[in-house]
Amino acid sequence: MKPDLFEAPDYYNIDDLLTEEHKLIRDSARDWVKRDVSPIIEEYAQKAEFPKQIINGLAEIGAFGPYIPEEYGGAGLDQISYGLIMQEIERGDSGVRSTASVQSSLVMYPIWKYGTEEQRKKYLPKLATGEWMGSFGLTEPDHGSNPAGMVTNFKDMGDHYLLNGAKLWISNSPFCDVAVVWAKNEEGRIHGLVVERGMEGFSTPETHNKWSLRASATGELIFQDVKVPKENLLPNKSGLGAPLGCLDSARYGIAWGAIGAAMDCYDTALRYSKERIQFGKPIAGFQLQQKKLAEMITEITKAQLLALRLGQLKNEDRATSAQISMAKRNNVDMAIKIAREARQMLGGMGITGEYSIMRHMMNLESVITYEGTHDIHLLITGLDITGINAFK
Ligand code: TGC
Ligand code: FAD
Repeated sequence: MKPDLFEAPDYYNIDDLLTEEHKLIRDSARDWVKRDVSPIIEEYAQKAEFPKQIINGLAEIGAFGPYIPEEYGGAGLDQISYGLIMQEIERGDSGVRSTASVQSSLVMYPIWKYGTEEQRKKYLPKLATGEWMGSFGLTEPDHGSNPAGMVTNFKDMGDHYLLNGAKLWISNSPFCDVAVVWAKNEEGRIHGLVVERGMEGFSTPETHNKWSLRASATGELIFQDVKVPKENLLPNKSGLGAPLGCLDSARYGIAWGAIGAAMDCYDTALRYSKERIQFGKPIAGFQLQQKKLAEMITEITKAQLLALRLGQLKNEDRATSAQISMAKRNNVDMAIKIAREARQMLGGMGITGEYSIMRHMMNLESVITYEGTHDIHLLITGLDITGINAFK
């Protein structure tokens, strides 16, 4: 793969709206990605393997629990810092950002928000250092966009719960030490349970043959009469709103992450088009190529402003779920379109692993599907502005 010469576009001087701390955090994540992710990621994506050696680095840049309080091992940062870290990681690879999103927003967040003090102390510090890795089980083979229909269930056996069911499409599942699993009790109420590797009847087979997110490990969570200790139930929130609350946090991170992937594609296409000579001049000199580049930087700039404003609202605890849906949907769509255009600008070279664009493009097919599909987020906006539910 080509050396990582990335220079971040900032067409509207958005850096001026960041604090010195934000820039420091962002730059240290950027440096780490250049040093430890870019040189190896193409090889791992090609062989469809998660590069476990980067776990320590992810923990060091604060990617595991950026906004979790320091007393539990988190970095105690604000929401804009969290977003900037996700942006930088996804600039390297969406699959690596996935690992960080799941660990922070889908595993640490529910334990922090819905767990007991004992659960926080037991799990959060180890998750923050990456000593333990987590996964999040909501989706099932027959219930993706409609998680309320889940059939995974647990029964109260007196001194423990008995868990049965299966989750599909679970990021980090093949190597997770703990899984936050959403299941229904005997009354049909959804609860979160922390399931630990080694519990009898719990298995995590890997899903192979993905053309997308190849550097992220995806798999199943299978529960066959798993005895879960009662102290592993997250007691402080139940119902579908509990997992959806975690998704709000992860979707917010994705809205920033997608900007990273788009910036990398734009920067690569801009550099290439100034160097690549056809018909006696750089292809950047042709109007059709300039149109592509000009539209890319316009869309990136709009997405940057959307994410930053959403971050401010989140910092003030004022961001609504529907606002988060809009940003996730818009920014991922923006990134996937830029990846497709940028790939064309590189001609034949664009389909090779010499450049990151095709990998981003394929990764973004997962990003536009998980955490709520493109269409589901549109329907969330539709419901919010009309008050009419068009899901069912
Ligand atoms: P609905 O009746 O609308 O709501 C049920 C309850 O939940 C509340 N709620 C939310 N709470 C917090 N945050 C949100 N975003 C919320 N949305 C709804 C709601 O107020 C209600 O509360 P209550 O107290 O009244 O019971 O639920 P519904 O069954 O009609 O479904 C709505 C819908 C379709 C929007 C929702 O199910 C949905 O978002 N579906 C998409 C599923 C999804 O996003 N799955 C993601 C799985 S995890 C994943 O993909 C990880 S990828 C990770 C990676 O690798 O990065
Ligand atoms: P479906 O729900 O079957 O949707 C199929 C199509 O129908 C979509 O286009 C959808 O938009 C459309 N559709 C569905 N309902 C409606 C409607 N009411 N109106 C209009 N159109 C509709 N899940 C987890 O729980 N944890 C994870 O860690 C995780 N990681 C993932 C990693 C990867 C790589 C992938 C690909 C997925 C992951 N997921 C995870 C699952 C992901 O959240 C689901 O794939 C997603 O929510 C969509 O569900 P589905 O695939 O079952 O599609």
